[in-house]
Amino acid sequence: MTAAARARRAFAEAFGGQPEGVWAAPGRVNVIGEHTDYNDGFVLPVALPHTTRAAVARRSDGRVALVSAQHPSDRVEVPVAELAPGRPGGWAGYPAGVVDALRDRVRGGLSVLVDGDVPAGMGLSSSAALSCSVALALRDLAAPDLAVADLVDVARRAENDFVGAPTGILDQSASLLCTAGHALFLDTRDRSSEQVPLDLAAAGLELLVVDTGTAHDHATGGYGDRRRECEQAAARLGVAALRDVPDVTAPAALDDGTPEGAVLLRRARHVVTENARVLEVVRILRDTEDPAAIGPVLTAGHASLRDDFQISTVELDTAVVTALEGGAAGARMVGGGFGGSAVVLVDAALTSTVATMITDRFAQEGYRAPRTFTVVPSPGARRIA
Ligand code: GAF
Repeated sequence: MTAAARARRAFAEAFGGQPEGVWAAPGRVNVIGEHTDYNDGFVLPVALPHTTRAAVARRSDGRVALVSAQHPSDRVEVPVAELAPGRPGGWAGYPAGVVDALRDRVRGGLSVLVDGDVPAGMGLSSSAALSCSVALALRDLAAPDLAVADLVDVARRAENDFVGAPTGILDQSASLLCTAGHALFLDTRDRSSEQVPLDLAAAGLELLVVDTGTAHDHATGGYGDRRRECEQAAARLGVAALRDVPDVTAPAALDDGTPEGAVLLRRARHVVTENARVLEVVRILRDTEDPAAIGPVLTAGHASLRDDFQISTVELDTAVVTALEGGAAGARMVGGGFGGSAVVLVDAALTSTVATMITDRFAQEGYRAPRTFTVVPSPGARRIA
């Protein structure tokens, strides 16, 4: 049975009727450009083959009913008029936040069944897959005047204002705007973008994802701290955003001899060098026939996230070091950090050796067994039934 047929059947079981359609939105893996999006910088994600599917139908009783195949005992039903930040919470906050952001268009209410296979809490953007699948459904059913690019902000508002996670636009843009066979080079300041061809198979390469099984949560803790530190660093440097720092020596001005100044220097240095790494990777992909040449730039990105941004974990560092020992071209942690996944760029002939080495090393160290799988740049959000 197809994913669309499964979603239709689950919708019928949950609500006793047929959905008006089924929409799918992918997770993402970011090739490079981490923690640059809320600093007005550059990102370069690819969409995953893993998606969230939303089977959706409009209602007339003014209620939003939300059911998830992944949380079968947690059915949520709320009047549209009573939606408010944090109510409902948990997984349902993402689709509810989208309905809230478009509440003028869906006063009659909505039934939504979601079913997904993007690993949750693993830095692969399962939350954007969830919110973007529902946002695209709502656009098609009730807000045809909106462009797909407008949905980036609808989904971001759901996450920032309703769920309370202070993220940028990387994940929503990736889920909505990526295309198969390409990485999305996006300037998060002016939203200009370019689809950069990324045919790894033709170069004999693969992207291996290592899901460490250590979950993160962007609505609490370190992610918001990093965002505040970046804002402070920009203010002290007298720029609107760290994107505007002219070169990698400029953040040195933040080091005023205090521990706080030293921290802000590290944070700013990461963002400035990471923006340069995105431009470098795009240049390599545009100008050469050798995508393996981006490997060392990815590995440098990991070192910067580990040492300057200080958001890696022992599991992520172990995955990266082991992948490189196994002959990978490059490796780095992905996403918001404090857990989650790493991505490895590796010669296809070495992929299974590298995956086994990482699994064995995790067992030796007593870490939770990782999940490893290869991904190809896949299509963005679309209607599938
Ligand atoms: C998370 C956030 F949701 C993104 O906006 C981005 O900041 C990313 O972490 C780090 O690059 O996925």
